[in-house]
Amino acid sequence: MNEGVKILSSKEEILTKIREDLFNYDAEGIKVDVEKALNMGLSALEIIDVLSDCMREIGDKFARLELFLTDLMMAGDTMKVALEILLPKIPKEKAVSKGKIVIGTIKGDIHDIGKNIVSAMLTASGFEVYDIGKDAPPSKFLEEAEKVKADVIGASALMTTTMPALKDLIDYINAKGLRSKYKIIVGGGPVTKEYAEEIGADAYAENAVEAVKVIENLIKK
Ligand code: B12
Repeated sequence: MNEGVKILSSKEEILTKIREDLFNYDAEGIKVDVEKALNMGLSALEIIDVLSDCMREIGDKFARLELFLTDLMMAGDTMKVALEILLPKIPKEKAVSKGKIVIGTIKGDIHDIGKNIVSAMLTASGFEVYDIGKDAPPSKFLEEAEKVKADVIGASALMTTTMPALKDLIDYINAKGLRSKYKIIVGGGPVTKEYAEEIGADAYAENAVEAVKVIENLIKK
């Protein structure tokens, strides 16, 4: 086997191993294998991509009743262990602050893995990020935005049942007469560009990499 093919296959092997670790909820194994993959030259972002696909697969299995809630919990915990290693490894841009963004997961929703990836990508790209956590009511988004003089508010919803809370957030900011002060971007699994437009958000992004680009453009406007 020539050297190039060998490297490629060992990279594929380690990614396969990492997928297996996540599917087996093997937190110790994933720690070791993620470190190994980074040492082999794989980028944090490509590993995060693979893990994110696995999480979606796990969610689909849960929807088909092939997995239980405890599986989601263990998968989430294993993913978080991997992200603890990976998120600080996202290459950082040396830039003066590109802008301030307040981000959180919307009220009623405790899914925060995707939102945390978006936060980390924005931070690495030179934004000042104020993460208000999960299950955050509209008042918390606005209070933080007013406090830090934010440019952008970002809200995440992972369930069809919590998507309407994104509209509640926009309605709340509107009702306070402060809508024109902030650009609002929404995202998360079930959210679409069309839904974002329908509820009066300024922008939508499908993933963390896209979120950085979209927010950069949003701030320039
Ligand atoms: C892990 C998980 C959990 C974990 C969450 C752990 C945690 N700390 O986050 C736990 C076990 C707690 C959990 C609980 C529940 N879950 Co759950 N969960 C998942 C699962 C499998 C993975 C989510 C995830 O981490 N994905 C990986 C990340 C990387 O992807 P992401 O979140 O989509 O984020 C990316 C983009 O969406 C985007 N993005 C995300 N946020 C934002 C924000 C902005 C501003 C922007 C621009 C972009 C952006 O960028 C991110 C990075 O690229 C999903 C399956 C799925 N398809 O999403 C189900 C899923 C979301 N859960 C579901 C359900 C039903 C539940 C429960 C109700 C189960 C129950 N019976 O109790 C509870 C809800 C609790 C609550 N009130 O919130 C359903 C929701 C169905 C629906 N109605 O829409 C799903 C879709 C599973 C399914 N197919 O049935 N869950």
